This record gives sequence, structure tokens and C-alpha cells, in this order.
Amino acid sequence: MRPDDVRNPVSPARAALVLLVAGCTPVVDDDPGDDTDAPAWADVDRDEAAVARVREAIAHTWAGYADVAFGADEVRPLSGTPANWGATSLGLTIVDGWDTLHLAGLDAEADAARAWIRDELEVDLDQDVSAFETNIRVLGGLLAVHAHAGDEVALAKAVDLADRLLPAFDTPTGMPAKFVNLRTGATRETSDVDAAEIGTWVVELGYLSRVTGDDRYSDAARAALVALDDRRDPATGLMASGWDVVTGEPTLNLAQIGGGVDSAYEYLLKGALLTGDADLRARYDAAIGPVHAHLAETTDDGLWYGAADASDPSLRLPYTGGLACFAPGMFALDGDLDRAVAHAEACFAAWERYGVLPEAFDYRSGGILAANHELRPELAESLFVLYRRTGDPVWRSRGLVLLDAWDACCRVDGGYTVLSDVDPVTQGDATPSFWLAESLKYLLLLFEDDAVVDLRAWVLNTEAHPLPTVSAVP
Ligand code: DMJ
Repeated sequence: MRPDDVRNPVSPARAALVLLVAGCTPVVDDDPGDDTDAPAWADVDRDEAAVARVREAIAHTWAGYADVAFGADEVRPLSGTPANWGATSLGLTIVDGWDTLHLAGLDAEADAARAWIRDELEVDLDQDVSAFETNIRVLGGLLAVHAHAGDEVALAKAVDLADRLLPAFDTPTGMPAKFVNLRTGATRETSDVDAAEIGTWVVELGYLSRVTGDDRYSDAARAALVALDDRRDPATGLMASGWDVVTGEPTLNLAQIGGGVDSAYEYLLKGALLTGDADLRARYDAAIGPVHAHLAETTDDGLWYGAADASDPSLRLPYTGGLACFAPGMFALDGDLDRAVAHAEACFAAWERYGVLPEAFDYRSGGILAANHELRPELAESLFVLYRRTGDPVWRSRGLVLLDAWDACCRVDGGYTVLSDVDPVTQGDATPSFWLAESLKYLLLLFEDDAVVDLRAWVLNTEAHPLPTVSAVP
């Protein structure tokens, strides 16, 4: 796996820090509003035509990959060549994409993917991998194969992989190192680890402990998340973006809710939903309150969340990006529909302004800070959860806007490709595995009947792999 944090080719946190240092206008919105009781879930039916359209996009994506890159991590769809993160492939697109193929009813494609996992996937590799990315994409994908198909081979490979990732947690704080060697267990990079890399484990490892009866996995995951949460700024309650996992000190004292931090908040909530852990639930409430108090800002577009010094949030910047647009979905999952709707409105307004979401932009001026578009799923994810919560057809109609845009700008003969620039639209040559794992799955689920991945019974990990909650287990 490539040894950098590929979620953030241009790290929003670091760029924001530069802008903070350069100076900004402090804006304080310290009215977090009142939480309401979680609303009920809507009963929604399948939109046959839209499902057929998304299914065709999934089939097109898979064909583009399978024709020229089957077994590789990803495809470069313009040049028609395979792309691997490390010396040896972990079949990212296959493992990440299986459950999307399965849910779309593309049985032949799903069977081919599962056969590759069974016969070809090898995790005993003398290769440094990003512990976080391997967890959310590969371990999460394998666990979904087990959860949805009862595949014991996939579970055995998941156990083997998890055992190879666990050495990452062997630090004085229990917070994991960034990289781990899958054969030797040697770790690398402990002084600059993202909050998300530390706090995004309890869903995958919680499920693994449940199905194996081995608590080592959930214990390590939970200890890391709690260690991070316990280190939120004592005065403001905000979470810093970067950490030294040996000393337990922040190395990037920037608070925001987008890439680098996002799923740490998400897993306080989803860990509680998956396992019924009331303490995690209380921790989510305690952690998200300061985000609303210190980072929220309303513009004509709707509600936004900026970036600020975690210890002095009066130093705040109107800096956000495509990754941060997962937050409306998280708020909706939690039942906080007022903020979910207001933030989703803002994200969708930005999507319409740019045509697709750029990686980073200034939500006050509209200025683009990082012009690439990575086929990311976050806004589709939010539309999906909002629709399941409300049944309001506006969210489905916006899903069609996303699909139209992706078809117009990113569809090529070999699948769908990223943009190196949204203005003027300039195609790159890559299909991140999360396009199939997440973006297309969220669109599919947006138009499906609510019985398909019922959010009362399933928790989707941060890579959109659905795992059953503890109450859904027979
Ligand atoms: C995915 O790998 C996951 O959603 C992660 O939590 C953040 N970013 C990418 C998609 O944008």
C-alpha cells in the first residue's frame, strides 16, 4: 500500500494551518442549539429506474477494472493500466468492491471477486502498509464478505490480517503507529499520526471480536479511541488533527471535521451503534458539542464547519472540502436533522457551484484551495442517510444531480476517472477503490428500498462496508 495518506493528497489540515498562521478573521458561533430526540426512520421504496442506472454504472466501473487490471489494487481507466499501492497488490478494488457488486445483484461479478479473495488474496507480505487504510478498506471489506455471505474463508483471512495489524497499537499510549509491516510487525511513523488514523478501528475490530470471541481486537480499538478522546483540548473540547502516539502530545493542533479527523468522530457514534457501548455514545455527544460551538458558521449556502486552532478557536478559517461533507450524514444518523439538513444544503450548493466538489475550498469566498476531484463519496453518503431518515424526495433528486455530474465529467470507456482540476474540467487517470466501495454503493442505497441495509440493523464502516449491529445479530 502506498506509504502516504492518500485520503488527503493535499492535506486540508496542513493547508489550513498555513492559512491560520498567515492570519484570519476570527468568527465565533457559540450557539450549538438544542439536540432533539432522534426521529423515526422513513419507509421508502425502491426507485427502479434510478437503481438500474446506478447498477449500470457499477457494472461499467467493474468491467473497466476487470478487463485490464483484475487482481491489481486499482485501475488507471484512461490509460487502461493497473495501479498498485505497494510491491504486491492487496486487490483493493476487489475486496473494497465486493459488497457493492453483491448489493447491486451483479452476481457473476461478485462471485469472481469472492473467488479472487478466496484463492489469490495474500496478506503475509513483507510490505509496509497504512494501518488505517488497510483496516477500513481490506479488513472492512473482508468482514463484509463474512457478514453478507457467511464466508468463513474471508473471516479467516480477516483474522490473519487483523493479527498483522495489531502490532501497530503497541505504543506507550495505545494509539497506533501509521505504518506496519504485514510480515514482521515492525512499525513506522509514530510522531505524525492523524486523529482519524488513531480513532477509526472500533467498528471493524468490534465486529471481529464479536464473531471470534477474541476481545484483543475490540480492546485495542477502543483503547486507542478513548486515548484520543481523552486528549481533546481540556479548555475547548476540540480534537487536534495530528498526534505523536508515543508521547501522546498533539503535533498538529488544528481542529476541523474533514479529512484527517472525520472518522474519529464518526466512530465514537458508530462504535456505540455497532456495539451498544453507552460510554462511546456519551463520548460522541461530549466531543461533537465543541465542534458545533466553535467550528460552525452559517452562510447564505447553509451551515458550514471551518478549521480552527484547537486551543484558541477564535483563530478560525472558512476552510472545508469534499471530505467534510460526510458530516450531514453523521448528524442525520445521530438524529440531529436540523444541522444535517442545513449542512447538506451548504454542501450541495457548493457541488452545484463547482459542478462537482473540489478537494478544498473557502466556503465564504467560494475560492478553490485544492482543485482536484477524487470521486469521493461523502456527499452521496449524506444524501443517503438523510433520505433514509426523512423520506424527503429532494435528497433522491440531488443524488441524480451527482450521478449526472459524474457521468458528464468523469465517465470514460474504461470506467470513471478522477479530475485533476474541476475548472476547467481536466481528467486525471485513476479510480480510487472507494468509488466502487462507497460512492456507487451510497447512490445505490439512496434509491433502494429501506430494507436493503436497514440503518436500524446495520452500521456502515467509514468505507461503507455494512456490518450488523449487536441487536441485529440473531
Ligand atoms: C474513504 O477512504 C473513507 O471514507 C475515509 O473515511 C475518508 N476518505 C475516503 C473517501 O473519500
